[in-house]
Amino acid sequence: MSANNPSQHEAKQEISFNDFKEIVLHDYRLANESRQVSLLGRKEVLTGKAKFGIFGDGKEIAQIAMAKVFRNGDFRSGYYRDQTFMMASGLLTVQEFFAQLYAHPDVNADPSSAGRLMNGHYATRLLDETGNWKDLTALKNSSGDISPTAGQMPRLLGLALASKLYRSNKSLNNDKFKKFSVNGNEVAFGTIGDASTSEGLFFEAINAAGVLQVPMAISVWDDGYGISVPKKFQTTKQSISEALKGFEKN
Ligand SMILES: Cc1ncc(C[n+]2csc(CCOP(=O)(O)OP(=O)(O)O)c2C)c(N)n1
Repeated sequence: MSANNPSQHEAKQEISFNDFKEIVLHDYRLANESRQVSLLGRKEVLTGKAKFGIFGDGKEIAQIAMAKVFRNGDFRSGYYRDQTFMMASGLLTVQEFFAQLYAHPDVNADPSSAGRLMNGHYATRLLDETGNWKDLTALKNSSGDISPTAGQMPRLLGLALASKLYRSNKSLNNDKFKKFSVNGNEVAFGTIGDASTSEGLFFEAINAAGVLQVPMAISVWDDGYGISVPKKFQTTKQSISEALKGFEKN
């Protein structure tokens, strides 16, 4: 395990006490930094220095945990609460976070979109400076967030389905596609807020994933509210986990 990058450790690898301590401290520092980013960013919005802002406070630990199993070649299709996941995956710095908050128009300052996307909308760059595909199998990847809630779900399904097709269709395992997949081993990671699970796109994607049996991991950041509406007004059984139990694999 590399001490500089503790999140890269393999689950089954023996970890010494000192390495373990370093991982815990690293994660605590990251969670704390991300929380401070949220608090400071909100102040910037409320005092009129940034036009709008959406932040990921309260979701830090779950996102650090998720980042530990997010590997090179995998894809994220998520939403605006994912700053800690992006940071833990090495895809976002504090400086870049604030650059996007102020809609910095330079792509070097805001690699997600050079100020074009809404705040808190993340993305990684799939093309190099010359317009050619990067080797996505060697990178952690994020598709670009879009603003309609649950709009990330069909794309999440598509990314997962792509892995299944790469697995089952051996004719795709050739030089032409080698920058996109290694035998379809890539997993599509999705995130969504609990209120957004009321959208039709969510249920369509979850149902299709169950039918297609694709490599898709979805986290619902279930904080009980969609803006000001509590989940008793929008989620069956007031729990998306309870409501989805019927989708479990036999
Ligand atoms: C289709 C659509 N409807 C409404 C909105 C406005 N909107 C933005 S965030 C949000 C609430 C989302 O709540 P939730 O999914 O629980 O996510 P949270 O922000 O609480 O993590 C709404 C209604 C939108 N962006 N898209």
